[in-house]
Amino acid sequence: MTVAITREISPRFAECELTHIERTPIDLERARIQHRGYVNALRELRCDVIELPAEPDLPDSVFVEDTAIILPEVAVITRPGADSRKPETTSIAQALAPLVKIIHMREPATVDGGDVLVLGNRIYVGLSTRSNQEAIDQLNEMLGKYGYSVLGIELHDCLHLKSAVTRLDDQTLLINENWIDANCFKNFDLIHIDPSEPYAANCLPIGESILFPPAFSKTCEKLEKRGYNVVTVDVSELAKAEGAVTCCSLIIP
Ligand code: CIR
Repeated sequence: MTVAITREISPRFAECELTHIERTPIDLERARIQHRGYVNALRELRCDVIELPAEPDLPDSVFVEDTAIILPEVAVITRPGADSRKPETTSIAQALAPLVKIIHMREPATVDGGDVLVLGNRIYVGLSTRSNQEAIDQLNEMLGKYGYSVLGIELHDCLHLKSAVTRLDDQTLLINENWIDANCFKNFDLIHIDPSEPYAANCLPIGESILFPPAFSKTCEKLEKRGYNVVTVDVSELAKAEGAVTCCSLIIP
């Protein structure tokens, strides 16, 4: 069974970090309702969800994806790039410890899990404002013995690598090529987002289904036409904090 770790939204959510979007008022209650919908969708897709309590003083802590890189062999606890987010990893390491072998990134490396795309034994790390070359070097050092190679990849105009490209299945990626060079993924079948929906490249595959925001209806239609079973989950209030579907969970296959 797939285990998913999530965390309730902090009461200070509205003080979140923002990099590429303007701050607009966040309705905390609405965000919480949407987050509950997300957790329910994971449960309906037969995930065993471990819900961590809110971190009252860590505004972005609902975005648990950024705190760890989970592989079948080991979980790497990250050092998130934003200082306000570094303390988020402590409770995540505690939650993961009974489930998987854990290793930790060390200073001066910084990496957000949202920048990490695992495709087989190749791990792509977005060279964003959050993740640095030291992280790539450390990951190569730590994960080489498990057969992984870790590569940095340029991106622009978006927060994380997984804002621009995510995995639909072993052969297929969903991509916004305005934010990343599609030639980096020549060996994959690429599905391009609808250009009117720039934030649509972030999807979360769970089993045979794809969790995806209903706001991106044109891209959603493309996915359905390609035969994907799309389960929609509204995260529009979380998007005001620059979050999307992958960032609200850590998935342990
Ligand atoms: C941040 O800027 O760190 C948060 N406001 C949003 C993080 C979203 N995380 C993700 O997509 N993996």
